[in-house]
Amino acid sequence: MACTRRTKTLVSTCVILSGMTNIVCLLYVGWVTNYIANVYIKVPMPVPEKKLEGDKKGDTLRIIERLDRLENVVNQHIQETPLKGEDVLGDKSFSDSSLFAHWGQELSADSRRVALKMFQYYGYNGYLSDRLSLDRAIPDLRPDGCKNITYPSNLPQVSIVFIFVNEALSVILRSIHSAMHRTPSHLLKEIILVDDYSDNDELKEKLQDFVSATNSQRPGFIKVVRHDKQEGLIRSRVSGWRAATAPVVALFDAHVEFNIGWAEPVLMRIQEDRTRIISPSFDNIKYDTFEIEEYPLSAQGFDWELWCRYLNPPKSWFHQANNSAPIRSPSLIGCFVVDRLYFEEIGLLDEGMEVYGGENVELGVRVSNDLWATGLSSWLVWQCGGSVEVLPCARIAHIERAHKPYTEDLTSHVRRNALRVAEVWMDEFKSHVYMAWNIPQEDSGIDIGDISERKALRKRLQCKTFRWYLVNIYPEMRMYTDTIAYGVLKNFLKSDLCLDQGPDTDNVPILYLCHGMTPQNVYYTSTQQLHVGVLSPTIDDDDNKCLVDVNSRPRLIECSYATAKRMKLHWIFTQGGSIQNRKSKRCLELVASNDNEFGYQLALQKCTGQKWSITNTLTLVK
Ligand SMILES: *[C@@H]1O[C@H](CO)[C@@H](O)[C@H](O)[C@H]1NC(C)=O
Ligand SMILES: *[C@@H]1O[C@H](CO)[C@@H](O)[C@H](O)[C@H]1NC(C)=O
Ligand SMILES: [Mn+2]
Repeated sequence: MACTRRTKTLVSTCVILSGMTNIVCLLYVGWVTNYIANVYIKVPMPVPEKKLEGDKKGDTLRIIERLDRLENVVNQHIQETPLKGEDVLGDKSFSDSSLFAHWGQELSADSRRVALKMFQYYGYNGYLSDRLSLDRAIPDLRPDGCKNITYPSNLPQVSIVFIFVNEALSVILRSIHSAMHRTPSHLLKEIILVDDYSDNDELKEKLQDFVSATNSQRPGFIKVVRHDKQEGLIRSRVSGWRAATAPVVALFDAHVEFNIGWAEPVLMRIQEDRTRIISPSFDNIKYDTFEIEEYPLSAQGFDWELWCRYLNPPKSWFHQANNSAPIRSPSLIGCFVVDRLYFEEIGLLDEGMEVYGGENVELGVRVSNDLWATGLSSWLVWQCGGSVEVLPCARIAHIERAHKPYTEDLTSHVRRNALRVAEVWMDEFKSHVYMAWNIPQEDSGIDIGDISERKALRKRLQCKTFRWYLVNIYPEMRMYTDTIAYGVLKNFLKSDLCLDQGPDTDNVPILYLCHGMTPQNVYYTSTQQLHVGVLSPTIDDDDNKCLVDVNSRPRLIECSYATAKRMKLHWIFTQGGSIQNRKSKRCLELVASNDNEFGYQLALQKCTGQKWSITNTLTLVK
């Protein structure tokens, strides 16, 4: 699971651009730096007579702050990217790697070298993990109310499945140890390890030795399933599920530590109703120090690109004023517990989904263990009569790796899987997924494979519509049924330049070479608003940015704020025509500018008849 939390603007530009490689991002940010240095600092813009409300600092100060922040972000990305080929590390990258920010300063240079290599390979501090007890204690982070609940004595047994590729042995063993020690032994029927074709030697003999030693005491307790080629996350889970024999199956990553008392609440909820799919609450194991960090209680959901994310618990949960009560959740982010047979009935796993890349298994793709391809279609549970909840009393700590798997390769898999899900389950709202990814609905050129079986499943289970799901289960999700055009916005005068939100911390739109990624997303609505940048997923996220005429300058302002303040945010536009503000009558146009390296900049002026186009148009959903 690599899910976004609701930390707002601190999410860096590079991370927001989930499709952007580090290099592109670097160029982009580098260019922005340059641009600002040239345009804003050397040739300061005239100070507008009237500043926007809430804008207390000087422009220059804000720009410098912003540059600092972007620079940090870029540096971090460069350091955490695993190096290709042989080790070319100078001493500098030692001291700079975030691995050593809170850990390991006292190690010898040789140890640091080893630790850094392991860190780059695993995305967490494997060197430290090898030196920590497999049975270490972790803090009991359950809400107080949990400690006092009594559970039935006849709970069903569970099989715990761990899947992995090239995970550090000590991390896998700690997952197993904590499962064995923190699950009552009469409830834990077996542990199933699914090795999705690791090439790491450690995971062969040494792991087998551990399994044999354990099984000599408890015959058949640990089962190992080894794939002889890489099958991916989904099929690994299926392999684990097939090998399981207990009435309940828990599907987990192999880099977790179970907290005390996790199993009883989960098994009780499933015993009460076998159509409940349960996720524990996750805490974080810090990738560098392996300290446990408490995470706030959350539900689990997704954005319109269908990346997973943590959500605030629903209002109804807060109204109960009981923080040990189950949290109803729109979907799952990937690790969960389910009735073994119900899981099959509901066909939760779409084996047509792909997660790993081909032969070329880079770190980013190996980390895709962390991806939520299983969670990806988990709302079908709701649509088809089941339910999903997160339990505050069941807590599991999970390593969030330092390297997030935003490689191009991975993104294309996620996009393909998202489109499969959209086509099968989302009815008219599938348009939102295409919009968020900024690809045309017809002839997208993306092969999503055969979805007829999934469609048949939906029919067989007589599942409800996606609209029902949004209205009743995921009301926090924003709907965009009034969008009539989306894509990038280009002026006929210079068609290699696109409107771009620019750095995400200010409100000045810019022109930039077209790359078609998130900062250049444009959405034009039937209410004549022009949204620029990421399609805001839920009502708890920042609102979309609207293009606004502010004192004859183009600015990007949160749409709800601009609406409330009656700003000039309505634009008359038809494909291939001008973009004219309804109130000020000024047009968005390009003007030649020597200060700008592309020769043009944006302006609001008396209309001269310049023409614009947005890539895709939509017919309105009724
Ligand atoms: C439940 O917790 C309270 C304190 O919060 C304690 O006084 C009481 O003895 C506990 N009850 C049980 C059954 O453990
Ligand atoms: C709070 O929720 C827990 C778990 O569902 C339940 O056992 C407990 O009775 C609830 N407490 C109150 C005061 O309702
Ligand atoms: Mn994980």
